[in-house]
Amino acid sequence: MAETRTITIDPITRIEGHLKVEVVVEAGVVKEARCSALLFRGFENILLNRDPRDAALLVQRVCGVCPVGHAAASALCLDNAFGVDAEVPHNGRVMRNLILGSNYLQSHILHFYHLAALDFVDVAAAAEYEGADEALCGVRDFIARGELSPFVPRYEGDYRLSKEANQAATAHYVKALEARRTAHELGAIFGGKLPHEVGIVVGGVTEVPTSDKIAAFLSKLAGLRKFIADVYLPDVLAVAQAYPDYFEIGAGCRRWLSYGGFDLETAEADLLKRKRLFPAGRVEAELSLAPVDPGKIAEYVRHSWFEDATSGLAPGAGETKPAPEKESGYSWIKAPRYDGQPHEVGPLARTLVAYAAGDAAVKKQVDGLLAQFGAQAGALFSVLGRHAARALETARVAEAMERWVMELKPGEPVCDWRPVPDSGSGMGLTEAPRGALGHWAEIEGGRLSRYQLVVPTTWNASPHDDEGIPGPIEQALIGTKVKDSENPFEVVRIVRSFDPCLACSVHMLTPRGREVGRWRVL
Ligand code: NFE
Ligand code: MG
Repeated sequence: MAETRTITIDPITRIEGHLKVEVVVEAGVVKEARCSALLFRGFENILLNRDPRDAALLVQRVCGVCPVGHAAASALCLDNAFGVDAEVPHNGRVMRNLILGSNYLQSHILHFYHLAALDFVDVAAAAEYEGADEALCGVRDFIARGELSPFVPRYEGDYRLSKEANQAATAHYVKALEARRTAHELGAIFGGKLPHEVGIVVGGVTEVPTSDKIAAFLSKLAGLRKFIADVYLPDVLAVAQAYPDYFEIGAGCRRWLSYGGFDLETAEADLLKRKRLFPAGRVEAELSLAPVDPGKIAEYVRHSWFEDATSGLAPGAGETKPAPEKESGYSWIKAPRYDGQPHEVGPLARTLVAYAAGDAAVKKQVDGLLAQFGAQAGALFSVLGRHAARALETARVAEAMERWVMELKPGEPVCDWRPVPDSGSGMGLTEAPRGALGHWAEIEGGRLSRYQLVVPTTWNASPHDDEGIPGPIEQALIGTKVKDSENPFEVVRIVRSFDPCLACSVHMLTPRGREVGRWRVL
């Protein structure tokens, strides 16, 4: 009989938050996979009985990586509940996009350089670097002394880049920190501050555009566009050239969902019909576009630590009732399903939906990428497909931001202020950097009586549902060949390609412990 081993990676490092992944490997191939989120915060319960106008600030505390997505979703949701959804002024809409866009640039650069690239880059190679010190931004001496933290511990082996490419990518790790600082400064111009901005409110934005702010924005953005074009995109392509087999690994559930994001108008109150930079839609592997009906979304909890009686509820009627002792549970993440099926969300989903919708800019980028690698569209359903989609999207968002900032109209309104309604309900659907993000709220007596979030990583890292169907990351792991169970780098590369964020997905606190490298092979 073939040897069966269970590999437990707990926690998976270089992602946001605390995720345990357990895979059962039989004859070197993953047969079963379970993703477990291990901490609970109950953020949805924290919002109850609050003034709805505070929600955009409170929900940002879910996460320091994608707070603006939460502010944006919350504002859209409460615009809807306050009846101002089609009235947000032009300047308010544009500034919301600029603040969110800045967070996208920050988040995508963070994901590649500081989280995922280290799966492919051998930082130790920088010790032999013979060029100018500045290029390594002062880290060479540390590396030469063997001080490799925070680049270790890691799984060893399978580093394929040339010495020069490893050295360049290590230097870019430091440059990327500077780029992220610039992206935060960019978002703070109209958001007041970052990571948790204070500009986005129900009805619009509080900041006022001036020619000084527009000029500052353009100048910082130009630097970031240069970094994206000259550093980020080439580095992703270099990784793709060295690891082409990762175009064939980690496909997942082959169903993708996007709510659409970055409003190009507000006159249309239905967010799924609104003209947006990213279109809304669903696709499967043959890439034909299907519509999104939010009435088909439900969250299941058979394998999550929530009361079984709350399983199958639509998010607008959702409940958050923890049941930590539940035997069938193995995660604090619920299992959202669309029409009973798991869906992957994120940059790849948005790219495939836009491609299927005939978006000319996306088609040009994607066809160019496929031609460069002599690949078919199916190659996108992979670890490298996710990294490439994220990088290409970063360039498109930055380019759009340059246009948008020039559309601001100094002196014109930024917000349509409305009183808090006594009662009402709302739904806010948008795209955070990691994918489809939905907030649902109910107001009674002028206070929040229900608040539910279904976030990108809730979709991607969801556990099995009530029918036993595994979540997207779990499905991406099943069928993977693991060459060395002592160094299961295929597993972590697949998980990281989704850019999971556990703080978001269970709306919980980052663990206080400092432990970063424990793993067990059973
Ligand atoms: Ni905490 Fe988040 C994004 C949201 S993810 S990073 O992007 O919403 O699940
Ligand atoms: Mg939730």
